[in-house]
Order: sequence, then structure tokens, then C-alpha cells
Amino acid sequence: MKSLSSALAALALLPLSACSQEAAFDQHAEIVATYPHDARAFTQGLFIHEGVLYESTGQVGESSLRRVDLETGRVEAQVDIPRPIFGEGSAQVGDEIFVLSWQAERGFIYNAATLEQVDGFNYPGEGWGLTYDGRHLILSDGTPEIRFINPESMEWDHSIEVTYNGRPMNNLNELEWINGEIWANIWMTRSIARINPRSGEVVGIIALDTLIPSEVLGRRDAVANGIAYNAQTGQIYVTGKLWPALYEIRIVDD
Ligand SMILES: [Ca+2]
Repeated sequence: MKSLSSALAALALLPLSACSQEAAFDQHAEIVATYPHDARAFTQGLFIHEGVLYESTGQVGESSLRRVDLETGRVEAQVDIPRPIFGEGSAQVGDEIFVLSWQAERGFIYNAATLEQVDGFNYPGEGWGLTYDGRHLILSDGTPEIRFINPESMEWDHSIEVTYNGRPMNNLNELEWINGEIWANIWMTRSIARINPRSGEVVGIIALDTLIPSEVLGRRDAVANGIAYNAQTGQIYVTGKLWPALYEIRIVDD
């Protein structure tokens, strides 16, 4: 559901309650620092491993996994994900980076140092976001279900249903494990949901409204997507699809 027409169709199917999700903000993001970001990158995955920034991108023929210099936005290394694959979320486990695809039910494993593909895996359903909690890969697929996967066997361990005020929440997109919570961009909104990884309850909504770069205002495909947490420093970074900037943010209570 990532083309504009299907997105509009999906919006038309949303109950009114889902449309009001964006209204109830608990917190908002303020910019700490602004960095360049490749404005051609259709960001689907973003994470920092031991201080190094990685990004995976989507669109058929433009999908890739990159190692990026945070300060300059320069792509230091890149491996393309060939047609007809549409790249999605990514996460690192040990020395390997796992990358999802949207609808191919196929994922790819790369050596983090060389970005050479070393293996692959299959999974049922769509792939949207991916993160790692130190034990499980955590996968979103656009539904309210978030799945926890054993990265060694690639078998499902368990799943949770994400709910907001008791109602299932759809369109959970890029993910990040931050201090015992799952943070998720909510596709087609300017919001991040903070999710309790045991109960699935949304414990907070962070508004990103003030971050949308003027260059992409009004572009419905250029949504906020991509959250990276530097676990060593506590710094949080966000960007979006086709955004020319990546931001370090601080979270402020409303
Ligand atoms: Ca992430």
C-alpha cells in the first residue's frame, strides 16, 4: 500500500477513530541538530550500530543498503538491492545486517563491514519495519501485529497486537528499539508511536510536525520514516522518505 492511489484507498477505508490518532499528541520533537540526507533516498530503514549510521531504501530499481556518514550525509558504501525487490526495514545483529523486502516474502543478510550479501531468509506476509532488541528481530508489516523473530533460526517467537486507547493501530512502519520501548513511525502521519513491547499498548505519541522540511511539504509520499537511536550516547535521529535533512531530536512533553 505504498503507491498514492492505494494509499488514498487505504485512507478511505480507515475508520474515523483512526484518523483522530494523530490529534492526541503527548510529546513533540524539537531539533537539536540538522544534517544533510540524500534527497533521493526513499528511506525504509535507519539505525546506528556502534556509532555508525546505516540506511535501507525502497522503490523497485532504487532499493539499497547504505553506510552513511552522519555529519555530511555522504554515502560511504552501498549495495543495491536488484529488481524486482522493493527494499524495506533493516537492523543489525552482531556483524550482520538484516534487510526486509516489501512484498517478496524474502529478506537479505549482509556482512556489516563489507555490505556483501551472505545469506537470505523467507517470511510470510509483507515486510515494513525492522529493529533488534538484543534478543529478537522485531518486524512490522503494516498491520497492528508486530512479530518477534529469533535471528538465528528466523522462526517466529511470538507477536503482539499494537493498540491505541484499546483499538488496534495500523500502519506501523519504521521501527526502533529505544530504552525498552518500540518506537514506530505511523505511515501517512507525522507521528511516532511509543509501544510497550509486552502488552502492545501505545504509551505515547510523538508529533514530528515541526520537522517536515519545506522541500517536501505537500508531497504525500515523502512521509516521516526512519528512527535511529545511538545507544551509546542516547541521541535520537529521524528522517523521512526523500527528505533532504536528517535531524537529531529531543523529545519534549506537551
Ligand atoms: Ca530504525
